[in-house]
Amino acid sequence: MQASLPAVVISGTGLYRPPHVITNAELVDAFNAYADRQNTLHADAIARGERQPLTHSSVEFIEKASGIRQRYVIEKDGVLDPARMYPRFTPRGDGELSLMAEIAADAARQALDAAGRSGADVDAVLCASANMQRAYPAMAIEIQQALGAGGYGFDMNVACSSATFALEQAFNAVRSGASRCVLVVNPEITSAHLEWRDRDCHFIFGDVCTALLVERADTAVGADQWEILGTRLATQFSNNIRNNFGFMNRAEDRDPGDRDLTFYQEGRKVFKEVVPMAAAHIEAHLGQLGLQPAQMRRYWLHQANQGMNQLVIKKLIGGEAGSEVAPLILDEYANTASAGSVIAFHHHRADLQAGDTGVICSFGAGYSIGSVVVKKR
Ligand code: CO8
Repeated sequence: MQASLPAVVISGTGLYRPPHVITNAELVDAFNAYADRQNTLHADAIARGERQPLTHSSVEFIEKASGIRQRYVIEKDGVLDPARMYPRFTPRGDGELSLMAEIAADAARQALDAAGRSGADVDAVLCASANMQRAYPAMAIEIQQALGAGGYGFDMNVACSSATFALEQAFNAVRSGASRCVLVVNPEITSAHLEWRDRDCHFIFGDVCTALLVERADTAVGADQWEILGTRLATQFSNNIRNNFGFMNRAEDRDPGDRDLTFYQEGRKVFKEVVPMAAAHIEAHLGQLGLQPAQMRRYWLHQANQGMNQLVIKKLIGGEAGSEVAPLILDEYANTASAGSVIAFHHHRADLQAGDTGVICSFGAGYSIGSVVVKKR
C-alpha cells in the first residue's frame, strides 16, 4: 500500500521579510525608557514598598541567553515608543486585503515562482500560524482568492509547530491524490502578540512570513525539489508557554491589557524540557525511516534559542552544531514562531547535493513537535 503512493516534493519556498529592523540596542533603549517612566509614575507606591520597580534590560543578557541580535518588524515606531510599546497598525476595511493575507501572498508568489507554478495550479491553501488576525472568514481563503487558486483553504494553529504540522497535511493530501498542489503559508505577525513591556521576553520574537509549495514529484517542474521521506508529529499538554487571548475575553469582562492575553512562558522549564523531547523525537522519526542522525547533512531546527539547538544536536550526533549541521537564523530574525525552521530551510539548502538528506523540525507551545525528513532530488 505504502509503496504504491506517489513521491511528494517541496518544490519551492518563499520568504516575506518586513522592512524594519529593531536592533537589540534600540530595543533595550526603548524598554529602559519605558521602565524609567513607569518607575517615575509609580515612585510613591515603590517608596511605600507596594510595588517593585522595573529593572533595566541589557543587550549582553539577550545575546548571551538567546543568540538573538535583531528582529524584523512590520511596524517599528509603535514598538519603540515608550508610551506605547506595541505596533501601530491601521485598520483595513473588509474590502481590502488583510495584512496577514498580504504578506502571505507575497511569500507565496516567491514559492510559486521558484516552483515554476502559478496560483491557478494550487488546489489547497493552508494558512498555518501561531496567531490568526481574525476568527473568520479564514485567512487561507482570502489568500486563495488573492492568488487565483482553486480547491479549498483553511487556517490552522499549532503555535510554533504550525508549519511542520501543515506540511504533514499537505504531504498526505498530495500523496493520497486528494490534492494536486498544496500551498502552505506561515504569516507570523508576532510583534502583535509579544509583550514588549516585559523584560523577560521582550527580545524574543520577530515578524516574517514563509511559504512552501508541496506537489507530486512526477509532475513537478521546479529546478530545486526536496522529496518528503516522512513526517512525524507529537503533542503533549503543557502550560509553560501560553497566551489566553480569545473570543471569550469580552464575556469574562477582561481588561484587554491583562498580562496573560499576550505571550508568556516559563522559559527555563521550556528550555530544559524541549531539548530531550526534540532530540528523542527526531531520533525516533529517523529510526522509523531506517536512518541515523549522523547521516543527516542538515538540521533546519526551530529558531528559539541558540543554546537549545546546540544541545539538541549534541544529543543527536554527539558533536557541535556548527552552521554546516544546524544553521542559525535567529541572530538576524529572532524567534519567528512557526516560520523559523522554514526560514532556515529557505536560506540554507543551496549547497546540498542530490541524495543529501535533512530534517526540518519545529518545537512549540502545546507542547508540539513536528519533523519532516527531506531528500534533495
Ligand atoms: N535583561 C537583563 N537581565 C534579564 C533579562 C533582560 N532582558 N531578562 C531576564 N533577566 C535576568 C533575570 O532577572 C534573571 O536574573 P536573576 O538570576 O538575578 O534572577 C536572569 O536574567 C536569568 O533569567 P531567566 O532565567 O529568565 O533567563 P534564561 O537564562 O532562562 O533565558 C530565555 C531566558 C532566553 C527566554 C530562555 O529561558 C529560553 O530561551 N528558553 C527557551 C524557551 C524559548 O525559547 N521560548 C521562546 C518562545 S516559545 C518557543 O519558541 C517554543 C520553544 C520550545 C517549545 C517546547 C516544545 C516541546
